[in-house]
Amino acid sequence: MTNIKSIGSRLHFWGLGVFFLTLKTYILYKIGFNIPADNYLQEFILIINPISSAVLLLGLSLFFSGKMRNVMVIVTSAVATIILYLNLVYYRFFSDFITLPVLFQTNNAKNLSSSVLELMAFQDLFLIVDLLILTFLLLKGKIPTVSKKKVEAFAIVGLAFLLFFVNLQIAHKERSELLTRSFDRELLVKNIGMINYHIYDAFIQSQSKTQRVFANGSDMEEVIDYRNQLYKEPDQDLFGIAKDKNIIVLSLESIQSFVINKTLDGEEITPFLNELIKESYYFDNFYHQTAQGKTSDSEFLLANSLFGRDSGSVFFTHSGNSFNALPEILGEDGYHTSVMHANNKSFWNRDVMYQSLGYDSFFDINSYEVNEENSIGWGLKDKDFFEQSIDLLKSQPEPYFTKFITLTNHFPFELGEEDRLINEFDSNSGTLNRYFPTVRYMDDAVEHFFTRMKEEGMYEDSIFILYGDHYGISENHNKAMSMFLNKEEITNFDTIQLQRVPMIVHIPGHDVHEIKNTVSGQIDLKPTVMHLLGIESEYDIQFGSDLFSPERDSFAVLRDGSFITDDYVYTKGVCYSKPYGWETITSNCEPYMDKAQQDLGYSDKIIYGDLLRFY
Ligand code: GP9
Ligand code: MN
Repeated sequence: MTNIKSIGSRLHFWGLGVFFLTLKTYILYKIGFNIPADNYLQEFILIINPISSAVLLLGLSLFFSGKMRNVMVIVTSAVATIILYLNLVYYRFFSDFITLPVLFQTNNAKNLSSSVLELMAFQDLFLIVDLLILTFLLLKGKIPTVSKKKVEAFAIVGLAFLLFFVNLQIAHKERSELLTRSFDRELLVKNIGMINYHIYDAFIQSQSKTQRVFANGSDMEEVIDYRNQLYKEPDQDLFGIAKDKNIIVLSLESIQSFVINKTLDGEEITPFLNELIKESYYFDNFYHQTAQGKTSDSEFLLANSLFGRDSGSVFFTHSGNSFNALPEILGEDGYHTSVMHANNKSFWNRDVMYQSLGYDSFFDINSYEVNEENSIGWGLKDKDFFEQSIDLLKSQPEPYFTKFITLTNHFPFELGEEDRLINEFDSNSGTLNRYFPTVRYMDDAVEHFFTRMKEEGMYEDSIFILYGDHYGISENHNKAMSMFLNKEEITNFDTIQLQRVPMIVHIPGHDVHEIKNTVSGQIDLKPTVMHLLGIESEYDIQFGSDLFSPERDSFAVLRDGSFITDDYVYTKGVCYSKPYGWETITSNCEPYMDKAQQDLGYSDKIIYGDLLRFY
């Protein structure tokens, strides 16, 4: 009895720390991350899932003795709090949880600073209340200092594992094969807890590194077989139409198709793009296929016709791979290839990755005159960016392939009064409200670019490819979005349809203009560009197909495994029929499920195994 009593008093302070951390995590799940619980079991799992990691983390402090032991309770608790908080800030932007590769992108941190302030809130201070209480108790000297008992420390660590095991068993009742099947991060956090999720993530990341070591040339044969089935013949009229012309690619930041041909308070949101579409090929069922790597993922898709990673950014984790990328192929065809983007060259690891992809030059922030007057939000304003880029374009040997990456229409969508051409929207989401004027501004900047190209006599010799890099408005703003779209609610079906981004191919002097409805995505850009230039792509390893090919399958798979066909949308395990988004029997979607999984699976296999080094 006395023994139990003495253990009790020895673990008194420690237990309080565990209690606080568990409670805090649960409150954060509910308020900060809005993790829903559909039934009592799920709610119960949410309450208990922080316990095992709290016991484990704070248990480490029991390996210390004397005063240090109590100090370490506070220190480990603070570390856990920092992890929670980083996730919270990240979640407010991406509606997602951090994965390890993203954490190591420290270079990005300083660039993100303008967004970060926007994402922090005064009430976040609640997160340190328990740390203050613990510190106060410790300083008041009421907490006994205890000597180290190794057995006790090990027992507690053992207890942590036991608790985790129990947690996992209960979670499996709710969701079987949680750790073995493909999953989404919210499900993981919901079932095994935030800290345990990070431990699991670390394990997965290290696994992907080992995959390269064990990959060999024969893995490639299977991939080639699959890829051969995918190849589609180009359209004979358009094959080679852009031969020897300059190729201008505009990566338009955060623009989604729902703004095209729409008005706000009677004003067009994208008047220039709306006009341009009438003189171009416009793809109105074109999807972004990016995940956490955002812009960089879209760049990867364009260059390789391979998918980025489902978590983290392939630009960071696999920049050392061998590729057979578009810039390199065009380089061999006599093109000078470049990127213009007024940001630090190391952001998203671009400087390193661009070399692997075979770009000849990268005009980064150092090529531009950037000052307070011509900057907003993330940096140089788009109009100034385009204006200053004209001379840079001219400095290049022809023919060139140049990609511009715009910046102004980036979260948090800041804009100076002088650049506001339309009103903000009026809803409960400041983000969505501000989005429209910045989209309008970007549209204006693109118009300015076209005008200048014409003035400089550079327009006629070029072809233009414009596409949205990824969504700008996350599901966090569904309520406001439903107001804008005049819908009762945004369903999972709507969410997928909102992943459409504009895609325009503008060929000066070409008099066929069409709206193309083929379901497609960024994965299709590379073969399309190659065929327009008259370069065969039959033997390239790629998972997209020429947008103009008469043979192409109307199909797009998103990075999370959702897919879209002419008639159906499949997402989160449910098959919907188009265009109204009615739930329909799964067997309607079944014929495409294998293709969706295989496209993603083989693409991942190539990247994780670095298989192109064998090709
Ligand atoms: C930054 C720009 C934006 O250089 O590409 O990146 P994003 O946050 O959209 O991925
Ligand atoms: Mn972007």
